[in-house]
Amino acid sequence: APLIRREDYLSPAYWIRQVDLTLDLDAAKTIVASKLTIERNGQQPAQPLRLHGEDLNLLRVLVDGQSVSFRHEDDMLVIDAPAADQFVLEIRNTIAPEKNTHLSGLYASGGGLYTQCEAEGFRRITYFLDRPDVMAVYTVTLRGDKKKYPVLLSNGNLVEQGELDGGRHFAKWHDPFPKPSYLFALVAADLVAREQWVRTRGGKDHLLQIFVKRGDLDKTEHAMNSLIASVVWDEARFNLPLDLERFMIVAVDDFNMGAMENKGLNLFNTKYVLASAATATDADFDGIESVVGHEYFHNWTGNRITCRDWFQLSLKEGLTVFRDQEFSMDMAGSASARAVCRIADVLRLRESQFPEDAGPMAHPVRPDAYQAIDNFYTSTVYEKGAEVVRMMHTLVGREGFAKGMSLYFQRHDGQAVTCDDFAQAIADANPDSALAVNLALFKRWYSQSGTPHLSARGQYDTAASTFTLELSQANPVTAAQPNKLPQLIPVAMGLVGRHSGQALALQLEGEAAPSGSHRVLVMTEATQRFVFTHVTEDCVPSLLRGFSAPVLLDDGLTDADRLVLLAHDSDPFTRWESGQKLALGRLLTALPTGTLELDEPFVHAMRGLLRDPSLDPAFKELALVPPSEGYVAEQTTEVDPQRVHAVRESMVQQLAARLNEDWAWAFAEHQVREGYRPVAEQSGKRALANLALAMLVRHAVATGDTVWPGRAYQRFKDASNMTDRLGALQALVNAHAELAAPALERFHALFRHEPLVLDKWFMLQARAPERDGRVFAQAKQLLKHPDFTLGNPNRARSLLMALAFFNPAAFHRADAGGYVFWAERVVELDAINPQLASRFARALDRWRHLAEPYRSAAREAVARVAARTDLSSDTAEIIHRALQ
Ligand code: HT7
Ligand code: ZN
Repeated sequence: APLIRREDYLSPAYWIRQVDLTLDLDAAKTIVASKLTIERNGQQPAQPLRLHGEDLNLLRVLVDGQSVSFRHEDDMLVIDAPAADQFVLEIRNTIAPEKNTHLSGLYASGGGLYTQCEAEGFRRITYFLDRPDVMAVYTVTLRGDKKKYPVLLSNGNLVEQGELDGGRHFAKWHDPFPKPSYLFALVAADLVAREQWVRTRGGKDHLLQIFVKRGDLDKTEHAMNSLIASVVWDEARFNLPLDLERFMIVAVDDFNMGAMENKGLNLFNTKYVLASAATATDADFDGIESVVGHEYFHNWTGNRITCRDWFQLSLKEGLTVFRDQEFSMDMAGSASARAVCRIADVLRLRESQFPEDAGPMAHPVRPDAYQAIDNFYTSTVYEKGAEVVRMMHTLVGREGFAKGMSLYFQRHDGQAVTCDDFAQAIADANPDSALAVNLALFKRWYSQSGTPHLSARGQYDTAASTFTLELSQANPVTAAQPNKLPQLIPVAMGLVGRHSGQALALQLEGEAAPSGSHRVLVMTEATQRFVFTHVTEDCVPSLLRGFSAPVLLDDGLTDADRLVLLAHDSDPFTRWESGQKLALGRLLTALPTGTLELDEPFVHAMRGLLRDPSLDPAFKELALVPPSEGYVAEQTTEVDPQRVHAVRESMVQQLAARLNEDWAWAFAEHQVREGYRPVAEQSGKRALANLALAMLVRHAVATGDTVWPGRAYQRFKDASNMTDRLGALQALVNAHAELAAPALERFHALFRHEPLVLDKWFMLQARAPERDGRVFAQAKQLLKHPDFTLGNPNRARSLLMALAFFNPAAFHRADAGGYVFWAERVVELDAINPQLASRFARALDRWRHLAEPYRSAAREAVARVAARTDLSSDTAEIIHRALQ
């Protein structure tokens, strides 16, 4: 497929103003009748009408009621349109939903029919100008068998429904908001709904509905609560009310991503709807809140204002991730619970986006070119895009950002716009801000790929009572971008007294008075120096507080400095980061020899953290888990995954042994005695208790003691919620305890009718720490398990992605077995579901980063896949970029 470039954007030659669709729904053959009111776009030269269409069977084309000549050219339907400026085009075609395994367009899942149109799925339903800047008002009539499909849904309002002959019925929907085709949706299925009315501030009542399969209704309470909270939050924080009479969520088993924000009819992966204490973990509950919020917030940031073209994807995704992150933080409540959310978001960014930005798929937040747009729903567009919005928020302040958002809606409501339009609105609403003053410079975050390296060196001058901070940035060469310019980097910071542990007052040279003990330095050049005066004590700089910019920081601090920050910094993020850096330093030092002996100061600091009564248990849990193998690998130039694994395992094992009594204390101290509630206050305790249990079982297995494994097994059996049950099971499996096998068997027997829980069962085994190749062998076995299928994306992810992305030591084997497995699965999956296959294919896109013998073996596997002539365009793009 050809490369599509951002610079080639042209507005469409025609506008489609109205769409009237009638679908005779049937899994084997659905008939689609489409009537489009079309207008010529006077800004483009006269030309034939070219419509997208994929896997369609065309029956008829009429223009203003007359047959017309048409032809197929490069996957497009080309029609010689009439001279009239406006005309009505009628198209009739058929599709086969039950054969649609791509899960894009109209497809069958669990007896129902569902659509997924973003990014280019509408063209798999009927011929259309399937691009986001073509916005139309839709009227949709759905007809189908009443028994099979008692529920018939589409966007907007239900305007008519009734019976038809032959046991069929119909429903007619009208959506008054003009929308791009990617936001179209329909559902025809046998579902039931949880319903709730909400009143918005203007006094209007709105109906919220969550549709699920019969039997799942009792698992929708948390999703409904999250939806109500989202409605309230968006109105309170951004003055954005619900604009629809009815807002529907529908859960579907087979879904390529998390959820989809179709106007008024959001479709969700069941994983982000269904939860009960018995089947879902605290993390699942949090995930539901975040995804329900995310999709709901898209109603304004994405739907009311959409993207002009797909290069602008981060306009809606980066902004909406920022909004869902803020929502989760506001919902978490306390400052420390907010910090825990922030740390989790940063971990996600660093573990997936930083590697992406350093590999062959590196692209700017606003990409310049793509072959398959589905490959650009990336952590760069989503997570780094959210960081770009967060930096704007930091630069203009909370109030200023809210003003910027109002201006954005005032200017662009109802339009399809660009990332530039968004940044301009935020800057124009805050004309004196550092953002407005440096807007062009700031926008390099949209145009340059790669993670900037920020280096900081500080010097205290006792005689002059000054602290001089020198900051410099380096912007690395990345795929397709050889030349880089400096970027604007907001550095939130403070100074912590080395002896007092106090936050020192901050007064920069030339300033008349200090301005508090926390501020944001705005870096606009390659190198800059900041001199703080009236500094009465030697101090340690606390830099990049709250992770104020998505950069790699070399802070030049010593262990002693880090211990000061770990003990005293008022910023929880930097405090956590100090602990992580202490651990990381030790892991990196141990890598060349492969042996690690933990020193007493480190163990003492970790014990201090664990026992500190002022710290939140959730924070402790995050601080006591050493950096992941993936993150450690990122800090090295030639990765030996087995070495990284051995060294990190040794650190965990030593922490388990040397803090044994402390873990036992922590386990006993953090039991939740009251009934299960998915709230931060309880989940923090459960997280720390589970970590403690895992450490206790590990140490016990290593020393031949059977008490803690026995207790873990008992807890696994008796647990009253999934977080505790899975925690205990994981403790046994990860320690390779003898009781792991019976526990796994029991878990399977208990939950064999719960697909989302079975996913956990597969995932847990695929992610277990590798030992003597057992985990990899088990993963291969699981592929043949009767409950395994590549047809369901959640199930495929639970085994394949878990192994290849989250278990480097099991996947990267000296005998290349993991790579052979990868190549076979990529090809197999590609024939079924290209979107999923291309995501899985990315597990080896950074083969160049590996040490030998992994590197050559991985390259060979990639080359073997590249040699196939039948790859989808999605997978071909990933594979060929990997080899470039
Ligand atoms: N905007 C949605 C993206 C999405 C998607 C993209 C490609 C293929 C399938 C998809 N399903 C959903 C989800 C979101 O960001 O909210
Ligand atoms: Zn989104």
